[in-house]
Amino acid sequence: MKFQPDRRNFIKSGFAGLTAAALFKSGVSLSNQAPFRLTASRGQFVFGEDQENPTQVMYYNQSIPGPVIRIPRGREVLIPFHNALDEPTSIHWHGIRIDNAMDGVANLTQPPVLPGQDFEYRFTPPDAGTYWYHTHMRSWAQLAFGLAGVLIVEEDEPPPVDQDLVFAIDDWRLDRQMQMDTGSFGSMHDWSHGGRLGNFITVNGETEKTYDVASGERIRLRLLNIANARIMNLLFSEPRISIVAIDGQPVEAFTPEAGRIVLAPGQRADLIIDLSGDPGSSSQIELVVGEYAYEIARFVYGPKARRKQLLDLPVELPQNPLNKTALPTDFKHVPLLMQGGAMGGMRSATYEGKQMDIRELVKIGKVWAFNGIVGMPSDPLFRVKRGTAISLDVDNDNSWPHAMHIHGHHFVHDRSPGIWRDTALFERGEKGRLQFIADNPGKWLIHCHMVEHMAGGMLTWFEVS
Ligand SMILES: [Cu+2]
Repeated sequence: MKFQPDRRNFIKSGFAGLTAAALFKSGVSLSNQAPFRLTASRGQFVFGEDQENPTQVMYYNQSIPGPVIRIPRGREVLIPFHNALDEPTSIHWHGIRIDNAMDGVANLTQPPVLPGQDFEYRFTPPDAGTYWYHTHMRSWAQLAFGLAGVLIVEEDEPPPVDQDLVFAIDDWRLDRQMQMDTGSFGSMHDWSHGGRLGNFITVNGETEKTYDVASGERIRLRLLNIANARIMNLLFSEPRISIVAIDGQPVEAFTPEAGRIVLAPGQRADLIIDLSGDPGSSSQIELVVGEYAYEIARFVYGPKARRKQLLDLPVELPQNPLNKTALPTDFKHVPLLMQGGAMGGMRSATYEGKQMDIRELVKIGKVWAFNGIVGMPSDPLFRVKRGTAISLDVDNDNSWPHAMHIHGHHFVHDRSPGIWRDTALFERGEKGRLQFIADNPGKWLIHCHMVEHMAGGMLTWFEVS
């Protein structure tokens, strides 16, 4: 496969490749009590068709992305983890309202898992839905290298569908030899702008992913953005789409306007699609980048229809315990000013207790701040009693979008009442309130999920006693 170092061509040539011999599996079910083991290691993966240039990656169970893990709601699961990497790591179970000790944030909720060592993850997911797991150490490198996978918590009674499909979208920056562009790790340009944006898009580790479908089928499609920093602007040509869950949590079903769905890094959406195309036809899912649209996947209709008429059943998912939470009207307000980055106007900030000017901060790669503090503060942003209603009053006072992620809790963004999320996109200059009940004891991270921004200082924490 030939590559041009120009981003647009790069993405196109990626799509020109045939589907990879992907190791992506349809899912490992943990419905019995048997533990499912995860191992992180370095290895090789063939993107596209270029068998001669396998890419050096880091992966879980030698799969890009890691295996889809399906677990039952409300039952304890045991996932023993082995670190076969040559560097420390940890696993975060993104979006799960989990026991703090299992949240997988190295140096906050657990010590890093050292090379050759093991850690036993054991937790009981309270809510069904689409989640994911990923490294929470040196994410700007380890996530870029491939350490991410999909975690599905099954409903007690899932809605009937003909197919339950996963669609984990990732963004890689590869060089001409199909190797990870490691020279740009730590690039201050990336860190101070939009983060590490790639030149090669995959769905479940494949380029030009195709799904075999039949006319009249109802499918569930679980969309995940597992990229380091790219906001995925998706365009579906299928007309009969309902969004039924966001960030794992059921929502009142709605149809996306003009087939457009935007997912910030870390965000998910569950769709129910009634496939209304003719037998033998196809429809596509495109990624919109600026004024261009690139096909990233396609539904290919078989010659026979599954049914003549589309199903006329409602598409709502069963409610999670979280959906029954009523937010009060009285909150403890916590301001969160997001500052820094290129063209951000931040002149100085505090780092490790020292006031530093922006030139010094740039030199050490710390260019993003919450409330004037760069990097992980020794004191929490707030410390509250369990059950306190929090309103995080976010002011994105810089020139870049950010994907705010709160660990261990879901929140309601005041812009979209009734929708519980764990990651919220703030456009440049946008203000908004993230409201939730701090009801999960422990120390929890708040950070931008554009992981270069987190590495550049955009993180803090809170404590629930
Ligand atoms: Cu950010």
